[in-house]
Amino acid sequence: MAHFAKVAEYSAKHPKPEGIEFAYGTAGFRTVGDTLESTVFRVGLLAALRSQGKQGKTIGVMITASHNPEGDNGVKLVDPMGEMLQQSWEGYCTQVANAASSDELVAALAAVVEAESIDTSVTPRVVYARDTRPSGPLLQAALEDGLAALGTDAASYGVVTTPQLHYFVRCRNTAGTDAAYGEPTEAGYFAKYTGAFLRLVDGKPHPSPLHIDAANGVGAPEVLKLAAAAASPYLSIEVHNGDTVTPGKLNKDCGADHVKSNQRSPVGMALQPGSRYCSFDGDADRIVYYYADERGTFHLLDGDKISTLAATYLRDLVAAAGIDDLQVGVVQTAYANGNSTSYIKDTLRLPTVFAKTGVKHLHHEAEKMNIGVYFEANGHGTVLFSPGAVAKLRRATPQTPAQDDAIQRLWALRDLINESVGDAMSDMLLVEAILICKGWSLSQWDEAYTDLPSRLLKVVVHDRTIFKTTNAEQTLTSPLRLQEVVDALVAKFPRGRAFVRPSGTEDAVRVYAEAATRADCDQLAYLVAGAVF
Ligand code: 16G
Ligand code: ZN
Repeated sequence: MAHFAKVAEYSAKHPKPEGIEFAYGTAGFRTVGDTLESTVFRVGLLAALRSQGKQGKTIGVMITASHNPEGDNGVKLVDPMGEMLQQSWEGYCTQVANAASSDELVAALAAVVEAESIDTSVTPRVVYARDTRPSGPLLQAALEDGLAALGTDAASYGVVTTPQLHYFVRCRNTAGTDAAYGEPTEAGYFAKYTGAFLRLVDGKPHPSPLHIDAANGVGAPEVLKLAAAAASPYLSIEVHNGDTVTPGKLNKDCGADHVKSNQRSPVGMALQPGSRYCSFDGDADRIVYYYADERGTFHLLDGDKISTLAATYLRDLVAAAGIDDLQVGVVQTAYANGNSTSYIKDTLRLPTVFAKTGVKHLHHEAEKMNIGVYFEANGHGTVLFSPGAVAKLRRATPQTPAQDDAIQRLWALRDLINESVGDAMSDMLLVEAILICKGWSLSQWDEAYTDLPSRLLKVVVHDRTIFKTTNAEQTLTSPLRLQEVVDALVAKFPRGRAFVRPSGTEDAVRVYAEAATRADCDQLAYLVAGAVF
């Protein structure tokens, strides 16, 4: 095909390493950074085709491996509304990445064009960015070759956070429409989110500084720019672990994943009782909060706590606004702490559903709700306002000043939230705004419910593909009878719950357990892991 005339020439510069199979998984392609050059080049080709298949809408490409070690890297595609790549394309990505020769590569691309009836005369548009990883510049050059090979109208955003790139994509594709999302520039991003934040907190007492562990990643420079753009005592921050230059520091003993997994503070942060702390991950799409009590005990406020805080605040505002039939719902995964789920159902009396792990699954469930709050326990999440909810807000006619205030706050909240994807900076502003409005400390926020003790184990198995699940990954359907064994173990422990799922990002199986006491929970986790092994 004439359209692919330059592919072979460019592809020769980025040969596929032999003996490696690449797979587009939950978070795109992700593996050791040095092996990814051919894959990223090919993602450039795929991004161009995806854009042509969407009549020239802008597609995003992000080069990042998030919370993974510094030596890893990854790449993922962002669809026109800033959402994750449509699932049906994941298989194309895997096929194109694994083509063994340039002939096979061209054939794989031609197959995508054929299957999707793509008009290759359309000019493709792609924007891209990367995180701070040392392998980033080389991979970016490979991506640029892939884009050039198909004559793409391409633009780089340099080094920015993953959610910023999602935001830029959405802005570009909605510009000039009713759904215009904002200016597709860094300044536009900062202006949108800080503006909404300041509208919400106006007139309340100023908070004490927030200590941010930026995981020595791209979140460090970006959150400093955010605070500078706000230029307000309402956003007073101190950045720790902000070294994006020294090799080996990214995500090392710090960042949201480290804090959540180890349930302790990151390196370089000495917690003082009464102060507020949070951690971003390496590409700033996750956030968790934490504090130390008077005795110095560490307390984590994870994605479940952020979700319940946001859901409570939204529920109360909807009630105060006097808008009928506007339901707030919550989407969780099986990793959500059992006490958070009980709290949402029994105390908040809000509907809750479970989705499979991975942001795209939660996002799709949240789209079915009026106002859908979704968070993974690891701190990745956001809030979606459905078009119906927005229409109701628009039609709302306040009868009292209090109703008017609640409606204005709902609008400000909607602007404060990055609806395209979970975003550490936007979520941080959301939490801070709610805490300022309520006059709460982290320990007051933490009072809503107490987490059940939980334990997450990784079991390396010979073949994880034999592990198959249903019921939002809470029930195994294969290997045969393993679920019965798990059920029998769980039944022995008060408030016991456990599940086994194959990882979407690593060659391993994950075992999660919780129970009424720490000792029971650990015992249950190890018993289930033993049954898996
Ligand atoms: C990816 C997901 C994250 C999920 C994790 C689970 C996105 C953007 N990221 O990092 O949400 O929690 O995978 O990993 O969807 P696992 O399947 O290895 O347990
Ligand atoms: Zn991340």
